Amino acid sequence: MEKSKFFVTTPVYYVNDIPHIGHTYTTVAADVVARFWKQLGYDARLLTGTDEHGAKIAAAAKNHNKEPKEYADEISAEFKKAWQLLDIDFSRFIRTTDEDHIKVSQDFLQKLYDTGAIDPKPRLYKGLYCIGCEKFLSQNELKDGLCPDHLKPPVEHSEENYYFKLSAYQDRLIELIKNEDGKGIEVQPAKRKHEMLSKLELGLEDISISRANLEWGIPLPFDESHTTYVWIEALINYYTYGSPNKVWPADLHLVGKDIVWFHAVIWPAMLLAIGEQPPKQVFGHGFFTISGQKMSKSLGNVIKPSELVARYGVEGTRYVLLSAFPFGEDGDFSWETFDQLYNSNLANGLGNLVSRVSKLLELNKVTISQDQENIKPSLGLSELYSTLSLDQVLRNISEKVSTLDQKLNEWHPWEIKDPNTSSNWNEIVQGIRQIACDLYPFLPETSTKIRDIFSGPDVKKPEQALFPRLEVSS
Ligand code: ME8
Repeated sequence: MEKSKFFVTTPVYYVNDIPHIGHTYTTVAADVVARFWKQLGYDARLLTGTDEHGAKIAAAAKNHNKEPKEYADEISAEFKKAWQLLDIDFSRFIRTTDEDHIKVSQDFLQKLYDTGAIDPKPRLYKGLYCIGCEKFLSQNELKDGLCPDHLKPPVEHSEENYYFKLSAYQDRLIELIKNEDGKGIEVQPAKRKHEMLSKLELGLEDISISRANLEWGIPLPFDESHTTYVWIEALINYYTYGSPNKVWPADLHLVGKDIVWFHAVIWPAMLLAIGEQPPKQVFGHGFFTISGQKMSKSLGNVIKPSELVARYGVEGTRYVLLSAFPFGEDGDFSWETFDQLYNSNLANGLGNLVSRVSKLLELNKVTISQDQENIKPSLGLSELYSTLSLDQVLRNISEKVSTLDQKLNEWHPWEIKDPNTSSNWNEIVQGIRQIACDLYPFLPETSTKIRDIFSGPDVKKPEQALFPRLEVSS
C-alpha cells in the first residue's frame, strides 16, 4: 500500500542577513513535525530554503559591494549550514534563484494571465512600500509615519504594475478559512484565523504583482520588461517542490505570525485561480523578544543559532527553543531563563534519570528484556501534533520523567538486597524506552542513545552525561 504523505514547509528566508533564533525556531519546529509523521509511517517531506530576489536583497548586496546573486549565494549557504548544524532533515533546500523555481514561477504566472486572473494591461499603482517587509502598508498600519516593524518610513511607490484580481476571491476565501466542513484551510492558532476573517470581511483590493523598475527578479513571462513582485514568486516555491514530487497540496505551511496573511489569503487565491488546491493548514507561531526587547541589528541583540548550539548543544537547543513557551504565543528569550530550562529539564531531569537508572542496572547486573521494538509513539500525540502543541508534547514527557524519578525514590532499589529480580525494573525501563520514543522528533540523537543504552540484556552506564550541567551564576 502506498504511504500517506505529509508535506510541511517553512518560509523561504530572506538572504539580506544571516539566520537568527527566529528562523531557527520555525525550522526546528517544522523538522520536529516532519520527523513525527515519518515516525508514524508517513512519507513526510520537509521543504525549507531561501528567498533571494527583490529590492531588499538588491539593496543588501549593494551595501556589501556585491552582485545580488553573489551575495545571495553566500548568505543562502549560511542558512543551509545552520540547518545542517541543527540536524534539520530537509527533503530539499530550495532557493528562489534555482532554475526549476524560475521556470515553475513563470508557468504559474502565465496560467494566471491566461485565465484572466491578472489584468491584461498594467495600470498605475500607488502605495506606501516598506522595503524591509517587502510589502505595501496602509496609512493606518503606520506608527508615527513609520513601519512598526522596521521603524523606517515607507517609500512612495508609484508606477505601472500588473494587477492580480485578489478581490474576486473574497467570498471563497472566507468560506475556506471558516472551514465549516473541514475541507478548507485550517488557520491556526484560532486568534490568527479570526484576524484573517475580520480583515477579509473588510473587503479585498487587487494587488500589484510586478515591478517596472527593479531588475533583480523573475521576468514576467507575458511582459519581460517587468519583474515579478518578490512575494508572489516566493510563495510559488512550495509548488515548485510540491507539484512534480506529487505531494501537493501542502499539509502544513509553518510560518511566523507576521506572514500569515500571505499564506492564508494571497497564496490560496493564486492557487484557486489556476485550479489548484489550497494548503490544508497554515500555522502562525509567536515571536521571540530578547530580554524584553524586539530583536534587531541596531540594538545588537540578535541571537545566532551557532551561539545557541555553543551553549546548549544541538539537541539542547532544539529542546529549549520548543519547550520555552506555547507554540502559538510570543515569548521572551534570555540566557538566564534558557539556562534554567536546560538545567532543570535536561541535565537534572532526563539526563539524570538515564544516568541513575543505567548505573543501578549495571551495578546490580540486572538483565532486561529486549522487546523494545513494539514501542510506538504514545497515544494522543497525533492530536497534539495536529494542533502544533509542541510545548505540550515536551511537558508530557517531562511529567513522565518526574513520575519515574518518583517511583525510584519510593522504591529505593539501592537499599534492597537483591534488586535484580524485581519486576519494578521492567516498568522503569519500559517507561524510559517510551520517553526515548516520544522524544525522537525533538532529540533524534539522544533518543537513539537512550534506546541503545536500554536495548538489553545488559546495561552499561554511558561514559558521558547526556546533558552536562551548565554552570550558572545565581
Ligand atoms: O518573511 N521570532 O522571510 P524572513 C520568531 N522571505 N520567529 C521569527 C522571528 C522572531 N523574532 N523573526 C523571524 C520572509 N522569524 C519571507 C518569507 S515565504 C514564501 C517568504 C521567522 O527572513 C518566522 O518564521 O523575514 C517569520 O515568519 C520568518 O522568520 C520571516 O523570515
